[in-house]
Amino acid sequence: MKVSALQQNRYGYKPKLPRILSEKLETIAATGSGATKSVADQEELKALFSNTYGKPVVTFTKGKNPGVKKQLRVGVILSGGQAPGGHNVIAGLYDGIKKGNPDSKLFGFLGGPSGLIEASYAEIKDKRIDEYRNTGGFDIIGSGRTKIETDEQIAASINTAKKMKLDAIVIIGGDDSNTNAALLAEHFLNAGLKTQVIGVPKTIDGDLKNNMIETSFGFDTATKTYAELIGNIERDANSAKKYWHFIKLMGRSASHIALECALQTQPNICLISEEIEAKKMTLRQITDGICSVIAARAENNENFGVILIPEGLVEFVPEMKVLIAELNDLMAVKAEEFNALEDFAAQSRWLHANLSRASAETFATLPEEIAKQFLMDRDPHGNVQVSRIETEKLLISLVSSKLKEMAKAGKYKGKFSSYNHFFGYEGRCAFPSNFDADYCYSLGFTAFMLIASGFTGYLSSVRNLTAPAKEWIAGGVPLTMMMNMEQRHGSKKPVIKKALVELDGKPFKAFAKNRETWAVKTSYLYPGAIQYAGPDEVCNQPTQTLILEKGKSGTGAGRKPAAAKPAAAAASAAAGKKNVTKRVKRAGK
Ligand code: FBP
Repeated sequence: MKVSALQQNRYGYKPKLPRILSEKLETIAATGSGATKSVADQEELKALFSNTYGKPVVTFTKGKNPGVKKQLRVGVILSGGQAPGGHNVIAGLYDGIKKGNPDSKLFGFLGGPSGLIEASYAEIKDKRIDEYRNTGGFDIIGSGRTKIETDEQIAASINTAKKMKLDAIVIIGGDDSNTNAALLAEHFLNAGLKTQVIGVPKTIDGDLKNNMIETSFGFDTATKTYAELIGNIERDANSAKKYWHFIKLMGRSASHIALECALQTQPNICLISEEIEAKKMTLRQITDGICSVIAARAENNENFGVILIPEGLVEFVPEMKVLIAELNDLMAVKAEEFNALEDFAAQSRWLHANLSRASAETFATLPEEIAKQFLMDRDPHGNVQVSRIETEKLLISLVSSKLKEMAKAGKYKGKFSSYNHFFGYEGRCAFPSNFDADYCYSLGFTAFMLIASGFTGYLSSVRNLTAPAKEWIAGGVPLTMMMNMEQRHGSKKPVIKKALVELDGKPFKAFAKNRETWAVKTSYLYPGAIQYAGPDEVCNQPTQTLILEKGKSGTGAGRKPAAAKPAAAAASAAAGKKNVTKRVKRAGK
């Protein structure tokens, strides 16, 4: 197989492990005590997960683990959207399994969870794993979004696990996939099956995190990839000085990606969906906010800029949220009737009759091209596919109409030319950064340790991530600890709670403190491409989100968080711009 020079070079990278995991396996033991409880709805979850609920959080420390050399048969599944580092999770798991016992076997289920249901799998051996070490993508076995939830799917999974005599299954996935992992662990025990189930926290979206899971893997590489692209666009904008770039960034729901990219690149505007929802901002208010920044920059003769837009935005704007919820419900029960309508005009009439009056009006205000995107097929969870709604184009259209009105009223004298971009797929399969390569390998190795130590219904956890890798803490968190009950498809279901951007959290505060300055004064940062070799400050820095949340900074000169500026300098910069910023009603207000 012909590979690029970088890929060849990355094969040689030795991922770093927490110190404890480099010890002799039989001297690494899981310690933990004290019952845990779910984030909410304790009684309901306790009843639903009678076997796995309330287990302790465990940490690996020096001790005795005599069973660790047992011969094992383990299956692994990559589930959901790609995230850089998935191959290294499998590599860490593989190396752990083989270190425990060279006769142990690892099987990869093909194409995601459906591989388990359909018993479609392949054994992973040395040659195969070596071709994928430290590479991006999920192509070693493929991924998929099938949910394992119906009685038939669960029965088929039990059947496969039995037939393959599996000791364990590792599910590498996001919140939904790990909810599935928790359910499978419980069902397997109910069926008297020995197969353990361990989850691994994956998603570029960064929304699978809590006290015990500091970040999901892939967020680091994906945001650095997008930040590189945004920085390049900022530099282009600042060179040509003639375009406004509207950049939508992936992140199904939470705005962590947009926020992290803003901290890395200091754009003129970054919308944060969670803030927009908290302030109940309408689309009109968001548009007005953007236009006032554009107008203020035009007064300085700066008819260019960069605006970051989180992918999930539309679901957080109150009137759109109601519209989407009504559409999802309608599509769930009347899809056949709707699909039989012959064209968009007929669909619009049908919607007018079936939606609430307010939602029908909101729908009618959307440009036709965008309106059609709200009607596309739902995802397997019955949700609208936000990555396919071109919010960036919607905002351009609203902003340009508003600017024309402002120009007529003499309130805007600039020139508005725009470009739209969507960065998502560009970052999901990038070569993992050193951080993700190390983190993922450690998560995979930890998953093996959890299996070898007899745990089921746990999520592999590696913490203390802003410290050097050898100081990381490896362990496991019971999946039920992260769950609550939520309304899904008309009934209450157990799910892992998504972590949205916290408006009183340090990353958001660091952004909010600086954004008025960034709005008007061109303050771009150009992070450049991910580096794999070189000084620590350019190639071994975690994300700003992690640094700010964990309170311990690395040395990253090139990627210093804005909040790290000396307070006095920031204050004087703001004071110098006072007369200009006063005129700016920022997008987030
Ligand atoms: P996961 O939550 O499965 O990791 O996927 C996240 C994501 O990349 C979102 O950011 C995006 O909305 C979605 O996947 C796109 O889905 P698809 O890969 O099916 O196009």
